[in-house]
This record gives sequence, C-alpha cells and structure tokens, in this order.
Amino acid sequence: IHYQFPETFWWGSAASGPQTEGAALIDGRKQSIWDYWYSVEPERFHNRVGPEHTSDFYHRFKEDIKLMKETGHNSFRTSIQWSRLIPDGFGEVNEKAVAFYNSVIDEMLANDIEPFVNLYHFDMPMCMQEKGGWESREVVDGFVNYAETCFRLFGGRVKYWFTFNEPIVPVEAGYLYNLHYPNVTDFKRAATVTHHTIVAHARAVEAFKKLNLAGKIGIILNLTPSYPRSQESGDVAAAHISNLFFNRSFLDPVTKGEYPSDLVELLKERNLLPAVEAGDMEVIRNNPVDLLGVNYYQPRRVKARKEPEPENAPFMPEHLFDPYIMPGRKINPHRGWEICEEVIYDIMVDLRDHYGNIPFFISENGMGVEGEEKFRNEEVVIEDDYRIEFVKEHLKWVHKGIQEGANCLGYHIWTFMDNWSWTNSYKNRYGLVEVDLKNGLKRTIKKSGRWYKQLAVNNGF
Ligand code: BGP
Repeated sequence: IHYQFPETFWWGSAASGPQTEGAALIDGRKQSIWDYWYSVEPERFHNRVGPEHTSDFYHRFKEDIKLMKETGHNSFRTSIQWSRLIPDGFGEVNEKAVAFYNSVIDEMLANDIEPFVNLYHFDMPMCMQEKGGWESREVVDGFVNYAETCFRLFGGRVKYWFTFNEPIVPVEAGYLYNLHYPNVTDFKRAATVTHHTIVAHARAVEAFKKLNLAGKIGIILNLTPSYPRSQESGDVAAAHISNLFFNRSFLDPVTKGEYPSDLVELLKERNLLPAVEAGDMEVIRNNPVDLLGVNYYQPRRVKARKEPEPENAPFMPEHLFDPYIMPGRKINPHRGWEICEEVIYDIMVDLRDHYGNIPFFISENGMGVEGEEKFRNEEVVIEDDYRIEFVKEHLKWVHKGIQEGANCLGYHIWTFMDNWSWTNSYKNRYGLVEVDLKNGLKRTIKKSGRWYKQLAVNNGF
C-alpha cells in the first residue's frame, strides 16, 4: 500500500433524493421545481427524460444498501426531499415519507453504513417557488421549519447533517445563467437568493444546536478555485475577484460568519447589495459550521478583462474578468470539465491555512461518462478503468494534503449508482454500480465498484 489513509477515514459515495428516489408523485409527495419544469419544458432535458425516471431507490433501497456494503461503503450521503416530507412546504408532515426515511436510516445502520443526510439538493418544492423561492423570507422560514422537523424526526440516529448541497448552483443556474428553473438572469436577484440561502442555512444550524443533539452539522460546497493566467497583477486580481464570487461568497460566511469585505465593497459600489435585515448578520456570525463537505470537479481559469466593464449593461460577474483556456489542459470530453487533480490539494491547503484547519471531507468527486455500455465485458461488467484512475489520481493529492496536516476526514465519490441528473438526465454515468435502463433498472457492480471495496478494506491503495 503506497497511499495509506487514516484509520477512521470515511469511504463512501454521495447521491441525492431527487436524483435517485423516483416515486415522483406517489405516497403524498408533491412537485418540486424539477417535476414542474419538466412538465412544461420537457425539451430542456436530455432525450426528454424527466425527474420521475430515477433509479427507484424509493422501492429498492434494501437491495441498494446491500450493494453499498459490497462496494466498501462505511458511509453514504443522500438527501431528504422537502417536497416528500412536507408536501405543502409548510405544515403537515407526510407520515409515509417519515416511514420511508426511517427505513432507509435503519437499513444503513444495520449494515454499519453511517448515514450522512443533506436537506436541500436543488429541489425547491413548487408551492414554495410559487411564493418566490429563495427570494422570499417566508420560504426561508419554511426551510428552517423543515430543517427542524428533520432534526427532531431523525436526529437521534443521524449524526452527520448538511443543510445544503452546492448552494451556489441554484444561484448561478437559476438566477444568472439560465440553466435551472426559474431561469432568470438578474444579478440583484441572484444576490438576494445568495443571502437568503445563507440566512436559511445559519438559522438551521442554530435550530440544530438548540436541540442539543449528539451529531455535527455542516454544509456542502462546490469549490472551484480560480487560477490566473499569469502572475501579472491584472490576471491575479481577476482570479481574486472570481474567487470572491464563486467560492468565498458562501465559504466565508458559513465558516467565518462574515462576507468577504472586498466583495461587499464591490457590490456596494455597483448598488447590488441585497437587503440585509436586522439579526441576519448575528445569526450568520453565531453559527459557523462544525464541518464542511467539499465537492471538487474542476478549477476555473481566468485572466484580466480586455474590455472595460460595460456601463449600461446589467451586471454580470464576467464583466470583471475573462475566461482563460489553458493550452494543453486535460478535459473530460463527456462533461466538458477540466480535470486537474492537484487542485484538490490546493483546496486542502487553503482550508488548513485560511479557514482554521476546519474539519472537512471530499463530499463529491467523480467522472461522468457517456455510452459506458460499450465497456461491458463478457460477464456484462462495465470495465471502467478510467474511473479507477481518476479516483486514484485525486486520492494521491488528498493523501498528500493529509500528510501535510489538512483535516480531511473522508472521501465520497459521486456517485453510488448511475442516476438521473439535472437536465442531463442519464447522459453521463457516474456510478460505481451500473443501472441498466433497458433492463428493468438492473444493478451491476462495475469494475470500479469492486476496486472501491478493496480501497476501503485496505484503507488505501
Ligand atoms: C454536482 C451535483 C450532483 C451531480 C454532480 C454531477 O454538482 O451536486 O447532483 O449531478 O454534480 O454533475 P452532472 O450530473 O450535472 O454531470
């Protein structure tokens, strides 16, 4: 074993309720924005495959948890669906949902798999979107009520809680770049959504602490460090600004309890600050997370902007820097994302040196591939050596970060089994386990799943 990991290291994977459960509108569940959006704009979704076509975890979780065991999991993250637990957003709790999530937790614990539970994975209940989604304070209250309900119902047995997965994604995709519902392009509204999300997060952390449960609470952030084209001051400044918008806008408030002052300044000058109510900053300041989840897929590369900032166009962050395509960069052709393994180490060093060496784990990292069926061997097992290599190459850097003192508690791959994804549907597969859509959703462990088991058993490779 060349790369040995700490004894208590978490090996597992991440998934989410909306991407796996299926059972879209049965047993009391109501629409989320995804079900709604698919019903009105199905052409937005790859091959018109909507969010009801998931891997049916709702009915098959027992079989799936067995497969988790067989692929070496000691922990697994998924999310509760707000639209299943409290179908009207606020108020009555759906007993069938309580029974379902209880059974999942029981089954995991019975298999010695630690459940990590996330509360929000891009899945606003449609009735709450109709009230304004994250632009509405009423929705913030609704989220806090939902969070507290989860803590009370499941907090006795779930030890690791997360409020949000990648909270910046609904901001970017929903309010800036026209990729998720409600597909708005308006920076001021995006800023409000950001602030409200952070307030909702901090108030949920506060509610958790008040209940005095034994567990820990955190948030899962996708960190995409920005690198300058060169060390010239214009490029360096561009990278700094890009980091403020895309990383530190969430990372700083949830860990240090405040927004970066230069981001605030920059928005203030442009009259883009969201409304901050009395008490908001106190609750943010008083409720830093216990731990962080870090999703890492790709860096950002930027350079100084050529043109001056436009004076009369509605503001976009891209007015302050230009994208930079690094020659010779490695790219995942199926997803279009750059693959740069050592960035994971840079993140670890940054958290160690600038964020008080906060405990964290890699909560997502993975490789989406189109057309994997062609790698099936005679035993019908997908030989995904590229995925094994991908994980190894990242883990080498994680190992180095740990050796150098970063407080990294585990590694979760995205994802456990092939699942449905936001508008890409089933285009790219990420799983350790194949889900055969043409064959009754049959599950087959891929070569990477077998390898992952060995990785966990040996606690290294
Ligand atoms: C993350 C999300 C996941 C997952 C993953 C892969 O941003 O948290 O839900 O989908 O990315 O991305 P995609 O499925 O879009 O390729």
